[in-house]
Amino acid sequence: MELKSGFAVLVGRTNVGKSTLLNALVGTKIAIVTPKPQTTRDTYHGILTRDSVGQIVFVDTPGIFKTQPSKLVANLHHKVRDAIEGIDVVIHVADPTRSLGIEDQRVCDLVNQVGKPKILVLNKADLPDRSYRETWLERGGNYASVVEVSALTGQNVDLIIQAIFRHLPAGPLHYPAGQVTNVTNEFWIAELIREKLYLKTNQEVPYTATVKIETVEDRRDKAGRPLIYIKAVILTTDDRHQRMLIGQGARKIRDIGSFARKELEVAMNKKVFLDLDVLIDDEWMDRLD
Ligand SMILES: Nc1nc2c(ncn2[C@@H]2O[C@H](COP(=O)(O)OP(=O)(O)OP(=O)(O)O)[C@@H](O)[C@H]2O)c(=O)[nH]1
Ligand SMILES: [Mg+2]
Repeated sequence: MELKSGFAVLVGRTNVGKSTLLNALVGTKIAIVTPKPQTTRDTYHGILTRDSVGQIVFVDTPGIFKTQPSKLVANLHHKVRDAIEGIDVVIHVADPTRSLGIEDQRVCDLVNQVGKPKILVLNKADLPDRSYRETWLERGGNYASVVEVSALTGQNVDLIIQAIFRHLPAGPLHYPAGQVTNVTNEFWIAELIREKLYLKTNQEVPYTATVKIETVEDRRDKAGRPLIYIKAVILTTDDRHQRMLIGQGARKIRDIGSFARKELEVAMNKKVFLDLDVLIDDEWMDRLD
Protein backbone atom coordinates (compact mmCIF):
# COMPACT_ATOMS: atom_id res chain seq x y z
CA MET A 1 0.00 0.00 0.00
CA GLU A 2 1.26 3.48 -0.82
CA LEU A 3 2.27 5.61 2.17
CA LYS A 4 0.55 8.91 2.82
CA SER A 5 2.68 11.93 3.53
CA GLY A 6 2.24 15.65 3.99
CA PHE A 7 2.09 18.79 6.08
CA ALA A 8 -0.64 19.71 8.58
CA VAL A 9 -0.43 23.24 9.95
CA LEU A 10 -1.81 24.15 13.40
CA VAL A 11 -3.30 27.63 13.44
CA GLY A 12 -5.39 29.50 15.96
CA ARG A 13 -5.65 32.42 18.30
CA THR A 14 -2.88 32.68 20.85
CA ASN A 15 -3.19 30.49 23.98
CA VAL A 16 -5.67 27.95 22.57
CA GLY A 17 -3.19 25.10 23.09
CA LYS A 18 -1.55 24.63 19.66
CA SER A 19 1.87 23.83 21.10
CA THR A 20 0.44 21.54 23.78
CA LEU A 21 -1.38 19.76 20.97
CA LEU A 22 1.76 19.50 18.81
CA ASN A 23 3.55 17.81 21.73
CA ALA A 24 0.59 15.48 22.34
CA LEU A 25 0.31 14.55 18.64
CA VAL A 26 4.00 13.68 18.39
CA GLY A 27 4.24 12.27 21.92
CA THR A 28 7.26 14.29 23.01
CA LYS A 29 7.96 17.85 24.17
CA ILE A 30 9.04 19.77 21.11
CA ALA A 31 7.36 23.12 21.59
CA ILE A 32 7.33 25.18 24.76
CA VAL A 33 4.03 25.86 26.52
CA THR A 34 3.08 28.58 29.01
CA PRO A 35 -0.16 30.12 30.28
CA LYS A 36 0.93 33.46 28.75
CA PRO A 37 -0.19 34.52 25.27
CA GLN A 38 2.33 34.75 22.43
CA THR A 39 4.58 32.00 23.67
CA THR A 40 5.45 30.49 20.29
CA ARG A 41 7.57 32.72 18.07
CA ASP A 42 8.66 30.28 15.38
CA THR A 43 7.21 27.57 13.19
CA TYR A 44 8.31 24.18 14.45
CA HIS A 45 7.89 20.83 12.75
CA GLY A 46 6.74 17.89 14.86
CA ILE A 47 6.91 14.66 12.89
CA LEU A 48 4.70 11.60 13.34
CA THR A 49 5.53 8.46 11.33
CA ARG A 50 3.26 5.42 11.42
CA ASP A 51 4.47 2.13 9.94
CA SER A 52 2.52 1.15 6.82
CA VAL A 53 0.37 4.29 7.05
CA GLY A 54 2.65 7.26 6.42
CA GLN A 55 3.96 10.48 7.90
CA ILE A 56 2.38 13.72 9.08
CA VAL A 57 4.58 16.77 9.52
CA PHE A 58 2.75 19.03 11.98
CA VAL A 59 3.65 22.70 11.76
CA ASP A 60 3.13 24.70 14.97
CA THR A 61 2.72 28.43 14.42
CA PRO A 62 2.65 31.59 16.54
CA GLY A 63 -0.85 32.46 17.74
CA ILE A 64 -2.85 35.23 16.14
CA PHE A 65 -2.82 38.07 18.61
CA LYS A 66 -4.38 41.51 18.65
CA THR A 67 -2.08 44.02 20.27
CA GLN A 68 -0.34 47.31 19.65
CA PRO A 69 1.58 46.99 16.39
CA SER A 70 5.15 45.91 17.07
CA LYS A 71 7.94 44.41 15.01
CA LEU A 72 7.67 41.17 16.96
CA VAL A 73 3.92 40.75 16.41
CA ALA A 74 4.19 41.68 12.71
CA ASN A 75 6.93 39.08 12.35
CA LEU A 76 4.83 36.42 14.12
CA HIS A 77 1.79 37.01 11.91
CA HIS A 78 3.99 36.96 8.82
CA LYS A 79 5.33 33.55 9.92
CA VAL A 80 1.78 32.17 10.23
CA ARG A 81 0.95 33.25 6.67
CA ASP A 82 4.19 31.72 5.39
CA ALA A 83 3.51 28.46 7.23
CA ILE A 84 0.15 28.05 5.50
CA GLU A 85 1.78 28.05 2.05
CA GLY A 86 2.29 24.60 0.59
CA ILE A 87 0.54 22.60 3.29
CA ASP A 88 -1.93 19.73 2.79
CA VAL A 89 -4.33 20.07 5.74
CA VAL A 90 -5.21 23.00 8.01
CA ILE A 91 -5.94 22.29 11.67
CA HIS A 92 -7.79 25.22 13.19
CA VAL A 93 -7.41 24.94 16.96
CA ALA A 94 -10.03 26.80 19.02
CA ASP A 95 -10.71 27.23 22.72
CA PRO A 96 -14.44 26.82 23.51
CA THR A 97 -13.95 28.14 27.05
CA ARG A 98 -13.37 31.68 25.74
CA SER A 99 -15.71 34.01 23.90
CA LEU A 100 -15.06 34.53 20.21
CA GLY A 101 -13.33 37.78 19.45
CA ILE A 102 -11.61 39.63 16.68
CA GLU A 103 -8.61 37.32 16.92
CA ASP A 104 -10.81 34.28 16.19
CA GLN A 105 -12.39 36.12 13.28
CA ARG A 106 -8.94 36.81 11.85
CA VAL A 107 -8.06 33.13 12.12
CA CYS A 108 -11.36 32.12 10.43
CA ASP A 109 -10.66 34.58 7.60
CA LEU A 110 -7.15 33.19 7.18
CA VAL A 111 -8.36 29.58 7.23
CA ASN A 112 -11.18 30.33 4.76
CA GLN A 113 -8.66 31.53 2.19
CA VAL A 114 -6.93 28.13 2.07
CA GLY A 115 -8.24 25.75 -0.55
CA LYS A 116 -7.21 22.62 1.38
CA PRO A 117 -9.11 20.29 3.73
CA LYS A 118 -9.69 21.90 7.12
CA ILE A 119 -10.19 20.29 10.50
CA LEU A 120 -11.68 22.22 13.40
CA VAL A 121 -10.27 21.11 16.76
CA LEU A 122 -12.13 22.24 19.87
CA ASN A 123 -9.47 21.88 22.55
CA LYS A 124 -9.62 21.83 26.37
CA ALA A 125 -12.38 19.17 26.48
CA ASP A 126 -11.20 18.36 30.02
CA LEU A 127 -12.58 21.70 31.27
CA PRO A 128 -16.20 21.62 32.51
CA ASP A 129 -17.17 25.12 31.43
CA ARG A 130 -17.03 25.26 27.64
CA SER A 131 -19.67 27.94 27.12
CA TYR A 132 -18.75 28.68 23.50
CA ARG A 133 -18.80 25.06 22.32
CA GLU A 134 -22.15 25.43 20.53
CA THR A 135 -21.03 28.63 18.79
CA TRP A 136 -18.02 26.80 17.38
CA LEU A 137 -20.05 23.71 16.45
CA GLU A 138 -22.39 25.94 14.41
CA ARG A 139 -19.35 26.83 12.28
CA GLY A 140 -18.52 23.15 11.78
CA GLY A 141 -20.04 23.13 8.27
CA ASN A 142 -16.98 24.98 6.95
CA TYR A 143 -14.71 22.10 7.93
CA ALA A 144 -14.09 18.56 6.63
CA SER A 145 -14.08 17.26 10.25
CA VAL A 146 -14.73 18.61 13.73
CA VAL A 147 -12.97 16.95 16.67
CA GLU A 148 -13.21 17.71 20.39
CA VAL A 149 -10.00 16.91 22.26
CA SER A 150 -7.92 17.64 25.30
CA ALA A 151 -4.31 18.30 24.35
CA LEU A 152 -3.53 18.30 28.07
CA THR A 153 -4.82 14.78 28.81
CA GLY A 154 -4.42 13.35 25.30
CA GLN A 155 -8.16 12.57 25.09
CA ASN A 156 -9.28 12.05 21.44
CA VAL A 157 -5.98 13.32 20.03
CA ASP A 158 -5.74 10.19 17.88
CA LEU A 159 -8.98 11.21 16.13
CA ILE A 160 -7.12 14.21 14.69
CA ILE A 161 -4.39 11.91 13.37
CA GLN A 162 -6.97 9.62 11.74
CA ALA A 163 -8.78 12.57 10.17
CA ILE A 164 -5.52 14.00 8.77
CA PHE A 165 -4.43 10.68 7.27
CA ARG A 166 -7.81 10.49 5.50
CA HIS A 167 -7.00 13.76 3.74
CA LEU A 168 -3.27 13.37 3.04
CA PRO A 169 -2.02 12.55 -0.46
CA ALA A 170 0.19 9.53 -1.14
CA GLY A 171 3.84 10.44 -1.47
CA PRO A 172 7.40 10.05 -0.21
CA LEU A 173 8.20 10.80 3.45
CA HIS A 174 9.66 14.26 4.08
CA TYR A 175 11.77 13.15 7.06
CA PRO A 176 13.42 9.84 7.98
CA ALA A 177 11.20 7.62 10.16
CA GLY A 178 12.30 8.15 13.77
CA GLN A 179 13.01 11.88 13.45
CA VAL A 180 10.49 13.81 15.58
CA THR A 181 11.38 17.42 14.86
CA ASN A 182 13.40 19.78 12.67
CA VAL A 183 14.34 21.89 15.71
CA THR A 184 18.08 21.94 16.43
CA ASN A 185 19.41 21.13 19.87
CA GLU A 186 20.62 24.71 20.37
CA PHE A 187 17.30 26.23 19.39
CA TRP A 188 15.47 23.82 21.71
CA ILE A 189 17.73 24.78 24.64
CA ALA A 190 17.07 28.48 23.96
CA GLU A 191 13.34 27.82 23.83
CA LEU A 192 13.38 25.91 27.11
CA ILE A 193 15.13 28.81 28.82
CA ARG A 194 12.59 31.20 27.28
CA GLU A 195 9.77 29.01 28.62
CA LYS A 196 11.15 29.32 32.15
CA LEU A 197 11.59 33.07 31.66
CA TYR A 198 7.90 33.33 30.68
CA LEU A 199 6.88 31.30 33.72
CA LYS A 200 9.00 33.29 36.17
CA THR A 201 8.38 36.89 35.03
CA ASN A 202 5.32 39.08 34.64
CA GLN A 203 3.70 41.81 32.59
CA GLU A 204 5.74 42.98 29.64
CA VAL A 205 9.06 41.44 30.70
CA PRO A 206 8.82 38.23 28.58
CA TYR A 207 7.82 40.22 25.49
CA THR A 208 10.95 42.37 25.38
CA ALA A 209 13.22 39.37 25.82
CA THR A 210 14.78 36.64 23.72
CA VAL A 211 17.38 33.96 24.44
CA LYS A 212 20.62 33.46 22.55
CA ILE A 213 22.85 30.42 22.97
CA GLU A 214 26.57 31.18 22.79
CA THR A 215 28.15 27.81 23.65
CA VAL A 216 27.09 24.20 24.06
CA GLU A 217 30.07 21.99 24.90
CA ASP A 218 30.80 18.58 26.34
CA ARG A 219 33.08 19.14 29.34
CA ARG A 220 34.02 17.40 32.57
CA ASP A 221 33.45 18.55 36.13
CA LYS A 222 36.25 18.68 38.73
CA ALA A 223 35.69 15.02 39.53
CA GLY A 224 36.06 14.10 35.84
CA ARG A 225 32.37 13.35 35.32
CA PRO A 226 30.88 14.38 31.96
CA LEU A 227 28.72 17.50 31.86
CA ILE A 228 27.24 19.75 29.24
CA TYR A 229 28.37 23.36 29.54
CA ILE A 230 25.87 25.86 28.16
CA LYS A 231 26.45 29.59 27.92
CA ALA A 232 23.31 31.55 27.12
CA VAL A 233 22.27 35.19 27.27
CA ILE A 234 18.86 36.69 27.74
CA LEU A 235 18.60 39.81 25.58
CA THR A 236 16.08 42.48 26.49
CA THR A 237 15.28 45.81 24.85
CA ASP A 238 14.52 47.52 28.17
CA ASP A 239 16.96 48.34 30.97
CA ARG A 240 14.23 48.26 33.62
CA HIS A 241 13.38 44.75 32.46
CA GLN A 242 17.05 43.81 32.62
CA ARG A 243 17.04 44.74 36.31
CA MET A 244 13.84 42.74 36.87
CA LEU A 245 15.27 39.72 35.07
CA ILE A 246 18.38 39.79 37.25
CA GLY A 247 16.39 40.46 40.42
CA GLN A 248 17.57 41.37 43.91
CA GLY A 249 20.85 39.65 44.65
CA ALA A 250 20.56 37.96 41.19
CA ARG A 251 17.79 35.79 42.62
CA LYS A 252 15.51 35.95 39.57
CA ILE A 253 18.13 34.96 37.01
CA ARG A 254 19.34 32.15 39.27
CA ASP A 255 15.77 30.94 39.63
CA ILE A 256 15.19 30.93 35.84
CA GLY A 257 18.56 29.22 35.30
CA SER A 258 18.07 26.45 37.82
CA PHE A 259 14.52 25.77 36.60
CA ALA A 260 15.81 25.42 33.02
CA ARG A 261 18.88 23.41 34.05
CA LYS A 262 16.79 20.81 35.90
CA GLU A 263 14.63 20.13 32.85
CA LEU A 264 17.64 20.10 30.52
CA GLU A 265 19.37 17.53 32.74
CA VAL A 266 16.34 15.22 32.60
CA ALA A 267 15.91 15.66 28.83
CA MET A 268 19.61 15.22 28.03
CA ASN A 269 20.21 12.65 30.75
CA LYS A 270 23.46 14.41 31.70
CA LYS A 271 24.66 16.93 34.23
CA VAL A 272 24.31 20.47 32.88
CA PHE A 273 26.15 23.65 33.84
CA LEU A 274 24.11 26.62 32.66
CA ASP A 275 25.86 29.97 32.58
CA LEU A 276 23.13 32.59 32.09
CA ASP A 277 23.47 36.39 31.67
CA VAL A 278 21.08 39.23 30.94
CA LEU A 279 22.16 41.91 28.46
CA ILE A 280 20.52 44.89 26.81
CA ASP A 281 20.11 44.62 23.05
CA ASP A 282 17.55 47.03 21.68
CA GLU A 283 17.93 45.68 18.15
CA TRP A 284 17.14 41.98 18.55
CA MET A 285 13.63 42.40 17.10
CA ASP A 286 15.08 44.18 14.03
CA ARG A 287 17.14 41.09 13.27
CA LEU A 288 14.14 38.70 13.11
CA ASP A 289 13.79 37.16 9.65
N1 LIG B 1 -7.18 22.57 30.63
C1 LIG B 1 -6.49 22.55 29.50
N2 LIG B 1 -5.50 23.45 29.31
C2 LIG B 1 -4.81 23.39 28.15
C3 LIG B 1 -5.08 22.43 27.14
N3 LIG B 1 -4.23 22.66 26.11
C4 LIG B 1 -3.45 23.69 26.47
N4 LIG B 1 -3.78 24.14 27.69
C5 LIG B 1 -3.18 25.26 28.44
O1 LIG B 1 -3.36 26.46 27.70
C6 LIG B 1 -2.22 27.33 27.85
C7 LIG B 1 -1.66 27.71 26.50
O2 LIG B 1 -1.13 26.56 25.88
P1 LIG B 1 -0.14 26.64 24.63
O3 LIG B 1 0.03 25.26 24.10
O4 LIG B 1 1.11 27.40 24.98
O5 LIG B 1 -1.01 27.52 23.63
P2 LIG B 1 -0.62 28.08 22.18
O6 LIG B 1 -1.87 28.09 21.36
O7 LIG B 1 0.53 27.33 21.63
O8 LIG B 1 -0.22 29.58 22.53
P3 LIG B 1 0.74 30.61 21.69
O9 LIG B 1 2.01 29.90 21.37
O10 LIG B 1 0.94 31.71 22.65
O11 LIG B 1 -0.03 30.99 20.49
C8 LIG B 1 -1.23 26.55 28.73
O12 LIG B 1 -1.40 26.98 30.07
C9 LIG B 1 -1.66 25.11 28.56
O13 LIG B 1 -1.34 24.27 29.67
C10 LIG B 1 -6.15 21.49 27.38
O14 LIG B 1 -6.47 20.62 26.57
N5 LIG B 1 -6.80 21.61 28.57
MG1 LIG C 1 2.40 27.94 21.08
